[in-house]
Amino acid sequence: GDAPAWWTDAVVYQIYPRSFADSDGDGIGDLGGVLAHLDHLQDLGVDVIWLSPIYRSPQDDNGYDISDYQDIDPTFGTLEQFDELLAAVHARGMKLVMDLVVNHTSDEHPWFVESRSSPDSPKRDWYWWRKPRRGMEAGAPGAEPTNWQSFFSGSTWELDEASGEYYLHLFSTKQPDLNWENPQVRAAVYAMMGWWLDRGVDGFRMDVINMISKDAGPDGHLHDGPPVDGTPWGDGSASYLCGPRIHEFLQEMHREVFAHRDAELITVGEMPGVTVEQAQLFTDPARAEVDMVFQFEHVGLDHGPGGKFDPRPLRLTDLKASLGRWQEGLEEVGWNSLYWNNHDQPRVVSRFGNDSPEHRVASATCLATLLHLHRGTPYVYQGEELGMTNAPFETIEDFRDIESLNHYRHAVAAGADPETVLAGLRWSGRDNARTPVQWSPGENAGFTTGTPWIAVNPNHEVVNAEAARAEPHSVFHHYRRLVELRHTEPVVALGDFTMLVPHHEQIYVFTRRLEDVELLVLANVSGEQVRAELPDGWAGTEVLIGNRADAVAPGEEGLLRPWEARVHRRT
Ligand code: TEU
Repeated sequence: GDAPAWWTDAVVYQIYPRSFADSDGDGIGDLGGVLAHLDHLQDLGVDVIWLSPIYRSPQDDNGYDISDYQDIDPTFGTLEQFDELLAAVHARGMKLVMDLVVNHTSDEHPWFVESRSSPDSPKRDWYWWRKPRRGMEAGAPGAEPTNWQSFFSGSTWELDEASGEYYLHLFSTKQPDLNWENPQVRAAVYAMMGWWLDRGVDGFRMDVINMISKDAGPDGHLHDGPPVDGTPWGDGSASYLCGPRIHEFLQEMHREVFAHRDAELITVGEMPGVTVEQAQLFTDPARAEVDMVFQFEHVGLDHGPGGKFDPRPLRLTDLKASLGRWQEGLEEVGWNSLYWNNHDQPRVVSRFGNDSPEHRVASATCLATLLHLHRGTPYVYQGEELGMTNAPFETIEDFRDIESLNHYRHAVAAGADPETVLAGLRWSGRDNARTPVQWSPGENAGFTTGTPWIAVNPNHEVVNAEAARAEPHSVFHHYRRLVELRHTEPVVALGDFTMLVPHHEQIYVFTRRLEDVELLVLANVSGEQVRAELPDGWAGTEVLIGNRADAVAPGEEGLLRPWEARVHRRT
């Protein structure tokens, strides 16, 4: 067959610019801050940098609400600075991927301003405008065109008083959904993407791209969804997740934007709710849609019946069953992306590991070893390589994220106990991932000379890049070795995957094989010592990488220490 794609042995590093590094003292990270820390990324060895949105934006959802796709927000810098950054990244042999947020724009985008100006506007149809529910008065309770609940609480419909019509927003009221049914919308998006590729960017991470096709039937009618317990709203996801034209739109995008370019590009579609069967279609190279998708199954396993703010403990057997199924499902065609963290998820060491002083380093490196030894392209989220933890938020004033603030307001108004709601936010609120990167033990962790927009985690005195780089057994150096291993051992990138002992609740074991090279990955995902005999034929084999400096010769005792992870190799 064809040679494997370049990104099969690549590692991607995600930067959330607002929280990465501040170069001008305004307390908000910026492009100058990214430029100043490229050495750190080069030392880590990553191949690609994905930048969360830096476009002009009112920052209602920290840049995921864009008012100009072809300019840089002054908070982050200028287009000239962006070009400088792109050149610097390329000069170091790395690539730069942009966030593409085209399910919605900001309500301050000129397209929406024009669309809203009148029902007769030529851009009216660029968004989803609908009259009140039949027989109801605009603005009356329940008059929204459908019962859908927004991801950020409340209705997905906002009334425009002037016209008496509602517009659709799956996310905040300041993020109106674009109408992809309209070919002019699609052409405008493709032209914008081409403009960035011509500028030299190396691809896109596509925000909620499986939501762009809504199931609107021939008459344009949108349907109610099943009720969501404890709210007046319904779940509309059946009408907008992987809707009827999603494959057509992505194939068209590929044709119009990517097919005629021969540069080495990468596309990853963020797809909440995507199934492995759908992902086979999205990532089959023969269909020419996207290179890989971000799926959400494994980051939903610790959500209770009440959703993401209703935590329940993770069962390791569930995690293995889920990730194992994705490995199997995308083995013949397609490709996996691999991630524990991003700017929307709580920190993995606090979530699936143990962030106490005793176990933090071991559990962070254990989880990293597992993820990076799966087949797929790993994504490292800023600070993950330092073992950064969730934040000690106390009151609601400590939070900044619109999702958390809206959830608190709605839940408390509906009668929930404020302390219980806060406990949920502390557990899985997105701000856990958005506290400033901890560069040093000094003031504000070296993030800014000003006042940070969100509090720095006080544990920066211990958890920081300066300390991690100086300590050979740190989380940082372990990530560095994992990245290097993917570059040097072809079996890590391309070997097949076999899960062993799927029913064990503490150990995670699998093999990888490529021709005559075989790896055994063995990890104790718990804080207790466990018995773990090496499978037949593995005693005395070479240990490629391990996370415990104090590990005895492999297999000698048949024991794994708390959070111990090892990779054996044989030929
Ligand atoms: O997130 C999509 C998404 O569905 C969730 O992960 C989201 O973060 C939320 O927590 C659902 O409960 C993407 C971006 O990654 C996110 O930052 C944006 O807020 C969102 O889209 C809207 O653009």
